[in-house]
Amino acid sequence: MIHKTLKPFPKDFLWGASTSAYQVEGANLEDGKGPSCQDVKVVPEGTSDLTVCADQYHRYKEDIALMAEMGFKTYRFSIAWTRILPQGTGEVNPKGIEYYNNVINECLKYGIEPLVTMFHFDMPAALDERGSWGNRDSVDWFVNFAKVMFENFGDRVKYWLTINEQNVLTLSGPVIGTLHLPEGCTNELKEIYQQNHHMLVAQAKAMALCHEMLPDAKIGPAPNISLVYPASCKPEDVLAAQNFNAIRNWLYLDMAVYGVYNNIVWSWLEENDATPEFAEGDAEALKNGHPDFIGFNYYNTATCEWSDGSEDLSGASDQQTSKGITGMYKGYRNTHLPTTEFGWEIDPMGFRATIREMYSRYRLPLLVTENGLGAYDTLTEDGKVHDQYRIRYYQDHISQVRLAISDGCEMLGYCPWSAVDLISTHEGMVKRYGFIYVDRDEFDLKTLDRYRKDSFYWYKKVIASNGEDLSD
Ligand code: BGP
Repeated sequence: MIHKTLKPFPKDFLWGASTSAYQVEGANLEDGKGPSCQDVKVVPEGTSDLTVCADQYHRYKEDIALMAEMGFKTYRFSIAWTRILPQGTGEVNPKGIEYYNNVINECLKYGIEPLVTMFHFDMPAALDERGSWGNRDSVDWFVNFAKVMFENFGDRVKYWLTINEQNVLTLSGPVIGTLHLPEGCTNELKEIYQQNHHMLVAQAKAMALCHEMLPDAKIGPAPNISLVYPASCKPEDVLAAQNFNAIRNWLYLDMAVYGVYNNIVWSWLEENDATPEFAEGDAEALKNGHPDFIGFNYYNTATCEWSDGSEDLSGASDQQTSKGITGMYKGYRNTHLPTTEFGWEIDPMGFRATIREMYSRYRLPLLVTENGLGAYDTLTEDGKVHDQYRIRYYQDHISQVRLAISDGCEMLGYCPWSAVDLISTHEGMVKRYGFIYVDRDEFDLKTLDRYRKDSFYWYKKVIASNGEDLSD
């Protein structure tokens, strides 16, 4: 639709940005924090470990002051499970509670709404040893952690996100460093979707508990959603795109919103003898979840074509460049899209298409919890970072959010990745995303001082004009 007039961003639109604890905080074993799976994993060769990161644990005041200077209305951060419960269950660590109280209060001091992710890729190592999400008890572990958070922070935190990118954990666990397969596992698919089922139940129970304990709070999931295009208008390719959309996107949202398994995914699991086991009460718990909004991360779309079942697509696990699943879909390189320096496709229009599709399927307010450009940034001698490429990326993407709003989609806010430079999931410190530059290299920690990038000043202007002024 080509609009004659564009609707404005809502007046209380939540402009902000995101981070996650294990990528930004550092101090990974300080003040009683226990190790998470991220602290014990072998990091990819040539990339930094996660002991110091951007050192936000010691510099949160400075970071939040800079966010306030940009005019943030919200800051999305995650709470490290092992800072609160070092062993995942059992004793609460008072220092961990104190730290997040400080962060929350610091945000509120500036009128910044804390937007808390409850789980961002950092399963306590002690629980990892007990089988992680593969253990049925993981549902109770997570609900207990949720309860501790609601009790301690619920008087001030009004917006909660359950599990960051559960779909990426399921589809690309090895890339994130989180996949846990028991020894002797003979049906990997069944095991993975059993873990996924536990996460879905845990999420539903946490949402219900939130509503019970904090009637004024809002809670939602935060999957990575991006529309899958068919490679052509061949009906076979359209069916393939429906398959991949179901596996990549709708499984997670159909369950979060309607409490049912997506039928295409369920049939596929049935055929592979991989349907998850339901424990008593699961079906009911899944029905009782009810998110208030949908948080979602968007980086790029995917494209695929028909797989006739004869190809060997095994070993495909990276959802960004997915090779496909035999008999379901085959990955296809979309030649209409440019890529980032790290090979990720860039598709602003796909952002609008994704928002439209999601809104028409679920009719819940949408909150962008990630979107952004990973790039090599350079600090000049006079302390500047000229990241025009990032400004361009945001201009293109925020314009599409505005168009989606004009299409009638209800949007709550926009929190790109990331507020501050931090360590990437698997490509180290050199892949920077922040509005705020952190002076450190992959292995040389340097001063860890903060510098405002050009995009910092630009975003400040965008927020001040409530998205009206996107010019350079
Ligand atoms: C998302 C994760 C983030 C973040 C981001 C960028 O998948 O939720 O934790 O890291 O992607 O990805 P990467 O760091 O791999 O560039």
